[in-house]
Amino acid sequence: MEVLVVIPTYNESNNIRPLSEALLGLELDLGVLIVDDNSPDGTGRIADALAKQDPRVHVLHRPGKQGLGTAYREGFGYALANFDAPLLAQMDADFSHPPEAMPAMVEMARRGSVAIGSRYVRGGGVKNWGLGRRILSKGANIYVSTVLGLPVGDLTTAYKCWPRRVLERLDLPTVGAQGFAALPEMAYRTHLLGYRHEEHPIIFEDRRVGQSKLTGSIAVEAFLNVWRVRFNKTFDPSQAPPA
Ligand SMILES: Nc1nc2c(ncn2[C@@H]2O[C@H](COP(=O)(O)OP(=O)(O)OP(=O)(O)O)[C@@H](O)[C@H]2O)c(=O)[nH]1
Ligand SMILES: [Mg+2]
Repeated sequence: MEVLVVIPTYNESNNIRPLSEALLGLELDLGVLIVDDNSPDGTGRIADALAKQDPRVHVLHRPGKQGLGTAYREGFGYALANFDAPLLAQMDADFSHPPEAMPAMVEMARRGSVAIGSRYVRGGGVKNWGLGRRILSKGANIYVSTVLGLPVGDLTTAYKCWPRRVLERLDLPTVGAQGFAALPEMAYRTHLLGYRHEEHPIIFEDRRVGQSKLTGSIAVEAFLNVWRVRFNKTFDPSQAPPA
């Protein structure tokens, strides 16, 4: 397997099967690792059924909802420990991240870059969002990239493809954020380690079905966490394993 795609799920029973099938249908040597937090709607059972049908599907069950950031931390940790795929990807389960973009992102990661499925690069964008949500998302990205001093258009996207070695050197267990604030945190560490981000344009579509899980406390964490990441030296790149 060349690329393992980590997909965190919470109540994605209508999305997880079609998404897995779309990914497995790509012309890539690809596997899927679903990280389910005991979704009340039975997503975990569907994931198990998929895994039974197709040996390329794997499932990590967690006992309850613990947040997107921790799902990535554990999912990538599990992937590094149990699979030897040279590339690891991540995406949302709700079809906001078009699976068709994956081959181009894989190509970037093959070149050693961290590939970003980006709304905020030429050719990218969002569909079906009102003005308020557009301003919030774009504003959040300007804020994060300014505080962190990172010249990347989309730092809050969860659609990425990583060379395995970058994740091995990031010290995942000390990534602090519980929610999506883990994404800029990991991007900042990537930058400190000297790796390049490359952005592939995507059109982000609002979730097809199901409920949003964005809560106020997760948004506040995202707002404050960038300062902790920038000034509280939780990660020392000179202590990272060699490249
Ligand atoms: N395992 C796990 N997955 C989660 C958790 N919270 C969200 N997810 C998943 O993470 C991905 C992103 O969450 P979304 O709810 O789509 O967040 P969003 O895109 O900001 O909001 P909407 O698309 O508007 O609902 C989806 O695949 C969710 O199912 C969690 O606590 N645990
Ligand atoms: Mg979503």
